[in-house]
Amino acid sequence: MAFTEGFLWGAATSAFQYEGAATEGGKGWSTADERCCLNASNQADASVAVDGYHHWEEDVALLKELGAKAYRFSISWARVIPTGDGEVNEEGVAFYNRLIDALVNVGIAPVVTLLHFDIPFALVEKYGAFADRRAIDAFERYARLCFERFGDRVKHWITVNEQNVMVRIPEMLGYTADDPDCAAKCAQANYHLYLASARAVACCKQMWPDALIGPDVSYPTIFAMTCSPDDVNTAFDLQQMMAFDPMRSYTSGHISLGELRAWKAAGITPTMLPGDEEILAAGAPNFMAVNWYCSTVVDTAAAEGEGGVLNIGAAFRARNPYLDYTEWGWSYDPRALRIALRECYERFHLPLMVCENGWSQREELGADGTVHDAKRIDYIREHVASMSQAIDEGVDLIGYTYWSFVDILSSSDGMGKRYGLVYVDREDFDEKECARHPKDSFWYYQKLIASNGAGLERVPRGL
Ligand code: BGP
Repeated sequence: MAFTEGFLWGAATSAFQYEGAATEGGKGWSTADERCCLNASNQADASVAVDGYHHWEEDVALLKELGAKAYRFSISWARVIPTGDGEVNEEGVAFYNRLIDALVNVGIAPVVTLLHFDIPFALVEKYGAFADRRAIDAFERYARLCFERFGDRVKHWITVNEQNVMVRIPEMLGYTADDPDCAAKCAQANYHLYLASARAVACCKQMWPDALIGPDVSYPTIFAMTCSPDDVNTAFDLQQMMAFDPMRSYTSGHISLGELRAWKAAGITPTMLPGDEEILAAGAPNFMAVNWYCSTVVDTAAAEGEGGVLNIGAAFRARNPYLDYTEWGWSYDPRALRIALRECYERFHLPLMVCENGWSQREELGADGTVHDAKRIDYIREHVASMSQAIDEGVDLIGYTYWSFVDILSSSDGMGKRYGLVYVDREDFDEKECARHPKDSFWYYQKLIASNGAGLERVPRGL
């Protein structure tokens, strides 16, 4: 097997999906809290989530038992600076210091995300958050605070999680789709987030030259349903738009041509100032995180709307007849991860980390106090085999943090959609005690980590 000795095997969570304590410990409100409230009649909100704020010591003990080498989590900006740009909340800083110390003490590397869908809501109220350039300064100040307070122990930083998803969901940025300026605000926020990420990277490189820092891009692999030129060209365009255009904007010192073209086509002209390209160039990342779950197929014939215009949502909903799917329409396609890693590495030549990859299903705690999640074990085994092959083929892959460590609040489907290696005993509308119960996949992954990826029980078909 291809994995090096220092390979960062681990698992991941994010603050709003894990911590709860949404108004406890001096924490300010965030766009994620607000967005969860909008959906609170259908599913659990972020007020308790899976109560990580009160269970973190137990969770670190479980990570240790797992043998994890890394734990990816996010800092809640509004927990350390409740208004986004005002006073520092020392209680919030102390919470993360305790968590980081506990991890480092048991030999687990913290992989820390600065922004995972949870912008301080006070910045939305003050000036519309990232549609305004002042949010860049606020983010840089927050990032600098994190580097100052935690940078002696944190050597892997992610600036922004899935900006490419955030800018397509207005509520994540603090806007609403019925605002006539929504599209313009999202585009401007997108542009400013590139600058904010770059400023954080430049700051970290100057303070901690030994650290790795970069963005995390959501990267679905997109195939054409048929070899018709419509399907092939649309799949190509969507793949660029979803993954490679954002990656180019982060890494090349200028906004990608694809993103500029998309804004032009929508009649939107974000304000760009002289000197911005220097900021982007000075803030080029020295590694990149990718969140990769599945492949998608594009079927243009099935997705043509009125007047022959492509409905992108419908195009993505096409099903690949060769694959299994989750209840929520996410495919099971481990071999496509090898393709994704090759595509990404050969374009950008940056060390890569798979920071999210996981299988979701509805689950209940069995009478024997556990969950027999055989499909998740298959998913992990076959994706790890695919990563192994990519490494053998030359990809510089430095880590894998399975999504998610414990069950968390799914960002779209609450507690009904579970990803964890550890079952959390709560339901959408019954918080119970949030007790932790390792699933079969936890013990499987423990063996896999202990053997540094060599303990795969069988090599999947076709590899
Ligand atoms: C990514 C997010 C995660 C997580 C995951 C699964 O986009 O970074 O926060 O939620 O997707 O998505 P969902 O919870 O909607 O199934």
